[in-house]
Amino acid sequence: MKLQYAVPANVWTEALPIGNGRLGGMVFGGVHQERIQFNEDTLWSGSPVDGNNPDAKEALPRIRELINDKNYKEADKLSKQMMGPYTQSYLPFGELLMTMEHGNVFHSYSRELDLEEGIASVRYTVGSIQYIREYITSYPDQIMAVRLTASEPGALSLKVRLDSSLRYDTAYEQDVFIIKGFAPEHVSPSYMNASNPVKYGDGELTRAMRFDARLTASHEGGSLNITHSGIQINEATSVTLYLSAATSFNGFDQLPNQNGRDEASLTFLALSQAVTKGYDAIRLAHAADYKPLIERVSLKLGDRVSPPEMSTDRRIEEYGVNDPELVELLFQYGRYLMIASSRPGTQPANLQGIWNEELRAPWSSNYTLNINAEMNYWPVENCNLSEMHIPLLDFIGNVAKNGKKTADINYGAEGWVAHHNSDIWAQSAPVGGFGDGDPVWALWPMGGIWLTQHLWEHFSFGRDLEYLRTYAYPIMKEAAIFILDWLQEDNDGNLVTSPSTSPEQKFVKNGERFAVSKSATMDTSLIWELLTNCIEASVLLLADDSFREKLKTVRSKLYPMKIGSEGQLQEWYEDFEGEAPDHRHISHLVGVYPGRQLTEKGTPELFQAAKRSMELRGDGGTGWSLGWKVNTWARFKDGNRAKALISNLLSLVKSDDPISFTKGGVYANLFDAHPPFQIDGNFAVTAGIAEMLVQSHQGYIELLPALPDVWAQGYVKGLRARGGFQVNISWTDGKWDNAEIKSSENEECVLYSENQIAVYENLSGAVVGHYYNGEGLYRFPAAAGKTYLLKVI
Ligand code: FUC
Repeated sequence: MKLQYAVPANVWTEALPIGNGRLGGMVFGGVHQERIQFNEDTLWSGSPVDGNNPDAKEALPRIRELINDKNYKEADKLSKQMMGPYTQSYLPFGELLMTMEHGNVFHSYSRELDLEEGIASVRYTVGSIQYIREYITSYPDQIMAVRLTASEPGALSLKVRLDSSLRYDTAYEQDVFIIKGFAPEHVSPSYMNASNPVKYGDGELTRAMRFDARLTASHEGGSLNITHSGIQINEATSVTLYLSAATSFNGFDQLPNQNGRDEASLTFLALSQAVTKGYDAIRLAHAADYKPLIERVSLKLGDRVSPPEMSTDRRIEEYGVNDPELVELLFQYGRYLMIASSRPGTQPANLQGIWNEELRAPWSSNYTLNINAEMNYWPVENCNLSEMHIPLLDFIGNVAKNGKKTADINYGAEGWVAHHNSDIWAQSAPVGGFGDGDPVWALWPMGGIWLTQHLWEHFSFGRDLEYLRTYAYPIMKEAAIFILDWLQEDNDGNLVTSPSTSPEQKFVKNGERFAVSKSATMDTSLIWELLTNCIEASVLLLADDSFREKLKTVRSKLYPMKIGSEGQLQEWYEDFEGEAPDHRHISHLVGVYPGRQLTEKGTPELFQAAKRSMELRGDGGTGWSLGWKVNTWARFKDGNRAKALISNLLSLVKSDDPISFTKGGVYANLFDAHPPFQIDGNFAVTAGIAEMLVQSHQGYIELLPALPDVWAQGYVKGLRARGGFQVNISWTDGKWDNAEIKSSENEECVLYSENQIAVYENLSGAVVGHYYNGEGLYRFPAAAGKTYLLKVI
């Protein structure tokens, strides 16, 4: 489980990511000049802002009338009146720069990222001296540490310093080199032409946050000297660099300068504790923290077919999906990136996780709620990293607080609402620069609805009723209350959403393209999911009987899904033609994945129509779009097709390839390429590979639902299924022969199998049953903590 290269990284998308959920680094591995570009997940531009727009309320009834009159042109125009400000931007923190004084003539170079250890390393030889560097970012110690050793005493002389593309000052205190400053008050999105896109505030009076990063070095042998320009180490035998970084961010609703945290004492403390603890102890604590997480799941799809020494980028280019071990690596890389970018107490992973070097990152590296932020969290539950979901679940609570005001001010509605984009300030209002944007993306009041699916899924896998009662359900319920206000009755008595868009595709009518109409299929589907989840939650919690009945009635009156002229699942209220038949968003298919509204047995005709839609959309797309399609084909139980999509994703994109909306892949460092880099595709493909092996969204567990022919033999251990189950499967000739299911609850286990099976308790041989119901459904009472062995008989 290694990414490996024989040369240093030239560009950012060749560098290797390390991270502890909060602090992240991109390791270039340069020999003479080393650069670690680093980030801290709270460093954003801006401050709490009220982006709500009272004009929206005034425009709303008129827009609805225009849509009823099919005057889409005017409806689009007037929709601009409903927009609010753009979100703020996730910022790069700085660079740790090292200049080695051993010249630049080297041999025997290697650079790798070891996913088993969570450590990046570089090895090379200058003359006869071997140099080794290790890089870790530790969660328990909240520190980045770089360990440098040389095979001969006194061979390490180097200069280290910090730099940043933000405005900053340097300082030093004893052996600690410091950079500090204020973040910009505003950064305009990169897709906007702005004359002054990065705006700083008025010095100490700024509303923006403060930042502080500290670097120090411990050395064995030699000497150390520090000045304003950096730290100089001479003739040491080994050196450890420690980097700590923090901001004054103190919550989404607090002014980060006036009412901020004391970032300087945070960095001071983390640094001094790290120095006292020392590298070996930090490395051990890192291993004790990291390894059990990555080891929860193991996957074997086949033997490596590429040469063992081949660099990862060439392996992608020459073998791609045909090297089963490369697919395993891609799968575990998604899990690695999740552990490295989302930990309890941190911010949720944004469009780039936590890794960003640009002041104006693509799409502000924000939280894009019409697919990307949700997609980031698709693998957490089934791939056994449930606690990494917590940053997103916490964030949803913050957005819900802001979203209550937006619902009221913008729409005069109860409950809470969120739209297409959000940021660290938990923006809930629509973006679009008060009329500058396009309603096809800005005007999408379904962001909150989609987010609530995560609250439910976290419960559904883990079955923590207390969490459901005290945290998840109240937020889900408030989102449903918004929907009750938002839905309108059409002439046939159906409940519709209006205005409504299918992100981010326009429909074509009489040769013209329009954004808003009513009841795009995605709206209905997301609402169906929310109402269903609320109904099921309220049953389990023995709460809200009359509210539940109301939700059931509303659900039954939702505008029905329709099959269009090409046999496809209709994307809009009418059978409009879309502007791009191969559009990257497959929004209308959310009921297939990640939802559960459309299933083979429950809604066979619509399910087939959804499949037809997938055929019409084709197998191309941006990185994240390919990732979504892997999951969707897995739900259609077409393993070969899902594998074809993984193949398209595992195609090498060059660092300087321009932005594309139709063809994605991966970079040399296996980062997902939209292009540009966007981490969602990594997370989606990891979720998708798991979805090919275990599914549980239909009320039962299904093993190997979408196994491609070529992965005929293999095993997976540690995937999770809804209901509190953990699953191990081994298979030969494309069929599972035995499996283990571990239960964390005292609940019934329902399993689907085409073959007759027997279930043994605790691996001991006692048969608990094979309650075959004729349709392939087996049921047995599972007990918490017990493992059951399943065998085909
Ligand atoms: C949505 C997508 C784009 C991109 C952006 C961050 O707007 O349509 O492809 O992923 O989010």
